[in-house]
Amino acid sequence: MESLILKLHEISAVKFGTFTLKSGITSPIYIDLRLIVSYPSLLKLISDTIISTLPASTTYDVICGVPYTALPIATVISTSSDVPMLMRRKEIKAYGTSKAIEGAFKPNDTCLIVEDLVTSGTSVLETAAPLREAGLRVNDVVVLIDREQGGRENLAANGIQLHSMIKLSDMVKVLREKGRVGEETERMVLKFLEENKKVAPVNGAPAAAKTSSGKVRVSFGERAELAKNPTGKKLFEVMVKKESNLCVSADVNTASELLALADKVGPEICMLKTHVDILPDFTPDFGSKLRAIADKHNFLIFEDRKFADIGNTVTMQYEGGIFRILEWADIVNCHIISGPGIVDGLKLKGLPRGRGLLLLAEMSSAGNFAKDDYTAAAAKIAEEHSDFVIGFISVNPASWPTGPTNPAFIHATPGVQLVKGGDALGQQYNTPTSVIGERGSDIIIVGRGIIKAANPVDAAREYRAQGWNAYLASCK
Ligand code: S5P
Repeated sequence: MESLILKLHEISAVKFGTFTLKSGITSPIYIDLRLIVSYPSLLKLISDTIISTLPASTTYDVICGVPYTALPIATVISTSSDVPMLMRRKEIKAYGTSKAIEGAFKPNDTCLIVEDLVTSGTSVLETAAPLREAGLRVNDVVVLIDREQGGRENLAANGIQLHSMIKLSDMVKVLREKGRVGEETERMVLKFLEENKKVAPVNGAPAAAKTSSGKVRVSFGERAELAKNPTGKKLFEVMVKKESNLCVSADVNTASELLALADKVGPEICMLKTHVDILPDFTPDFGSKLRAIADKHNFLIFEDRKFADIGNTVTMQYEGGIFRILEWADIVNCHIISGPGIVDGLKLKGLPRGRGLLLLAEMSSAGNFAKDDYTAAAAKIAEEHSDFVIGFISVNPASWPTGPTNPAFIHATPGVQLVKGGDALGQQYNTPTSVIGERGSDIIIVGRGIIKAANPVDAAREYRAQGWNAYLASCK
């Protein structure tokens, strides 16, 4: 170990000075392991010894290096120990197979993650998420250097055990003993480590508890009592009963697929969101079939119709046509672009049936115009119609110019995946923890993160756990 540390210092993979890390903090020590590709014998030594830090009980079928620095380490481990490797794409292509994970594996195979350096654990979590989404089990990560700044705890909170070969404090002590750095430098680095034991993950993981406004939220149970609309009240009650703030967006190709999906993910969700106008096999009995599944699993049905017309027109669109949305959807939503008359129109039909309405106060897509005064107008209209409006489609309610909304209103947020990112058509994703924990929303709306996963039920469980844990953390 000592000779490895000295060798890393010799090739300047360890530097002392003033450096800004990915997490934004300033550090007196910087480790750059990208250099090791230029020293094949060192790369081999690292790859051979890193695996020996794993307890004998650790089992795995495949390994995956965190891109990019750990890729050569993983490759050498793979070839010398004859364990197959997977690769995670950092950028998912919009064409071809659009796979996030390259390589062959079976569902439920266990994948060991290999990483060069861990600070908060963010990069490991960014690799674990698509592996898990693809149906792999991720329990362990092996890392060359642990900066000892919260990574171990953040990873453990996500069910991943960290095994490190070298701790940063030990590294500095060895360099000091061997006369490579002075006492003052050693003292500075150890002091820095002591003062920065907990670096929050960049994408916000369990460490972030309260909403960014610093406020602890009112519990869903208490808010059920405040809701004026029966559907709004029921939604809060279902969330508490099922311990789920997950809404699956069932954007599948056919009505039969949708009904099958609803039955499968039903136990995990508080709400199912539909776009009935995309279903080529829609039949008039669709609504009653979906309602039966919703009753069986106790979730609400939200038709994401995004009404946008004048009041008179939307009454007809809501009630009539082929889809007869009013008959079967507990909740619909509307834009407020046409003014408050749209709410009056929908309320005319919906309120007598006990239905609820969500206002699109913000949108998740890049370059949208629903912000500032528009968002504030949505909040005002909601207050004026709190008997029918149950809440908002929002993206970052903690940042609203109006301040926190009435706790009777619920916030549901689309654009959620396990990793921050986006698609090729402007959708923007934030993580469940960020949406619930930092942005102060209540419900995560997840489409492709679940429906395109190798196993949608497992994926739904993962999102449900992350969403609910973030809620619990922000109640404390
Ligand atoms: O601003 C919005 C509002 C909505 S309701 N952005 C959205 O993405 N949605 C809907 O949420 C969108 O129509 C889609 O059905 C879902 C997001 O799907 P995903 O596959 O990107 O998770």
